[in-house]
Amino acid sequence: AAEDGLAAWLRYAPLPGVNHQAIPSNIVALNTTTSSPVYSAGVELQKGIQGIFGKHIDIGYEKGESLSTIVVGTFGAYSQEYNNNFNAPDLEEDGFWLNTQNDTVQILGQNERGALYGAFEYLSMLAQGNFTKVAYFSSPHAPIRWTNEWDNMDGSIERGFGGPSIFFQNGLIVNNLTRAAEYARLLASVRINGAIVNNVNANVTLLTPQNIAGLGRIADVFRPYGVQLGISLNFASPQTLGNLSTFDPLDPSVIEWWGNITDQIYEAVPDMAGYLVKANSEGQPGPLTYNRTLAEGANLFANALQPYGGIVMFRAFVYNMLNISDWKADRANAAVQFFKELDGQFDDNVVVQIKYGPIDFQVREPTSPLFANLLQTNTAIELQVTQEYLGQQCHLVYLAPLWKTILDFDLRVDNRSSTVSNIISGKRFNRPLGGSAAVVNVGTNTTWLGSHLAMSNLYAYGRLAWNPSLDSEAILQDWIRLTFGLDPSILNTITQMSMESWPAYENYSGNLGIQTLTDILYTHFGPNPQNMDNNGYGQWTRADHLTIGMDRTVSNGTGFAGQYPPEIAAMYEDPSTTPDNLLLWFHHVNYTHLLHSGNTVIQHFYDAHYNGSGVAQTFVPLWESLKGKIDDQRFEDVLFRQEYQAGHAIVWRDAINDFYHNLSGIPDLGGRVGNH
Ligand code: GCW
Repeated sequence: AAEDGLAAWLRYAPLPGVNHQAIPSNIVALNTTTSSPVYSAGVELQKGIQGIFGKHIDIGYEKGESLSTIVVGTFGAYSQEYNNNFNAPDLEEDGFWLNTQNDTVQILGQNERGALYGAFEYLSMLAQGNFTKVAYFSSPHAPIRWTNEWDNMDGSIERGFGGPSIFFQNGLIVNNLTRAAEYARLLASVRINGAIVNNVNANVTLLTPQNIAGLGRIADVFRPYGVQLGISLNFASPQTLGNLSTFDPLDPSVIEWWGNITDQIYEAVPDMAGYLVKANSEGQPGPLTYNRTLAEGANLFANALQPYGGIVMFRAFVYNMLNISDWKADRANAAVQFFKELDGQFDDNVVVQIKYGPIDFQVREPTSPLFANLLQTNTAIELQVTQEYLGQQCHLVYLAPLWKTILDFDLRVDNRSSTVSNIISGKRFNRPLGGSAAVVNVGTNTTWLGSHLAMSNLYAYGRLAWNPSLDSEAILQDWIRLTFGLDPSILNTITQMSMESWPAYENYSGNLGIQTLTDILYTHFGPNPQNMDNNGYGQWTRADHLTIGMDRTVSNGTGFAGQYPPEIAAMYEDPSTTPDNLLLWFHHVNYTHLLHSGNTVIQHFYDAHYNGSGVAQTFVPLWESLKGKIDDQRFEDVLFRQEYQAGHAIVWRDAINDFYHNLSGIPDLGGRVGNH
């Protein structure tokens, strides 16, 4: 039902046949301020236990007589109230302690947000029927765990597939922020602590006094969940909104203008997280207009935010349009070219936000080499929950396994272990800040993202941001149990579908590192291999009748492979050591080139497209096997999507196979292509 969609993984559905004797009979929440995450934790525990066990328990706000209690609060408040000097020396900010071993369940946070996270952890265990006695500390891997929403002021959402904005309408902040509050609750439950609410292609009208007041209202509904609000800025605002003659970041009037605006925002939002800036990218204004560096542009905001403890997330997604007639031209080179020389010039509260791959959220990309080129700069990874190039929520694609290929990737900086996850946490290069951001783009749709199954990606994003060493399948299964219940056939079926979904999508949309062969000029949806070349965006395949792939070697190509540290560069420089799944990313080869698998490139194309689309066909009967085990509305919604995907996967298969069959003239050994 619609409520199930909205509640997502926080349904607190009844656990049949469970005796709730062991559940404590009251809650002590050590803060009475309704905007406190500790207060929210109390309410959430009460609601969850009511839902799961049908048991009403009261909330008190100070130590009581009963030992059968769940006590939730900060370590500081607990020590005071219980006269007990228990503290947690090693907990990071937002971390918590959960102890269910005694009659009194302790949920203690390093801060108030941590206490709320601990409460959600406990409820997640109970909702999954897990009554193990536990006692442990949990700390985040990195301090920045944010979402980016690409919501426009008119209420539309760039690359959003879940309906219009929950924040904006007609140029203003919406009056009713119920959905914004519900969203913050979902985010908090997976320990996301910040959300940028407007599009990186930012509209200056966000900064009018009326809208700044509106931002204050959004922050008010976020605050009880420990989610800090942040905003995207338009670099030219001092000129377009402020009527100054310039937006030069070193001009005193511009500096003053941003200082004033920042003061005004902090008056409305005293705990604002910070700013996100897309500058000199895809037509957006930026410091380069005035021959100032990107670092000077970023530091302009860093200075304004510094007194308030705010952070500037400065996007590395900067590139110029390119001409394909230049063999050495390569969009993938751009980020390192723009940013490497600026290493060490960014202020300490600037974080360079880097898309996971060097191009743009493709189905398979090598890890962005920029992570290995900024040793004196804070960095964060940018992921996409919204499936821009990956089927736009009409295709099931569980993304955690893709993200893990990047987070776990060892860049071998200075020939030493240098995983992306340890770089973005700040650990590898001893940086004070870092973390992750994911473009989410939820909308007013009662499924949030437009598809029930797509919510596994939002859930997994939060879990991995907290702990990137978690297993993708284990995360998925927590989500399945919380979203659809404990029936093992549901668990097995959705696990199978989800775990097979990314490989399947890669197989029928863009294999061997050729990128997602989707329409690049307009929709980013559906097959369109013919416009992958000759576009100015530099998302190229360089396919002709004999050969395919981008030569990114140092020896003969664009030199991109050389942006990696030596061990990785050497691996990618040579086709014999490049993994098959990235062959065409790094090398320009004949269609008859033999892969490690023993297949030729072209035969791999044909086979992969049949295999991948074949897997998508199986999702329909797999899902149908759950009829009657899932409420009708969610069952039918998902069935509709799976039938669509099954059909569209065949469109993909035939479009791609026919295209390369026509181009190469090489027959399919299986006799399928061209004969359907
Ligand atoms: O992936 C591309 C998208 C744009 C987006 C841009 C970016 C918000 O097609 O819609 O703009 O990247 O990340 O800035």
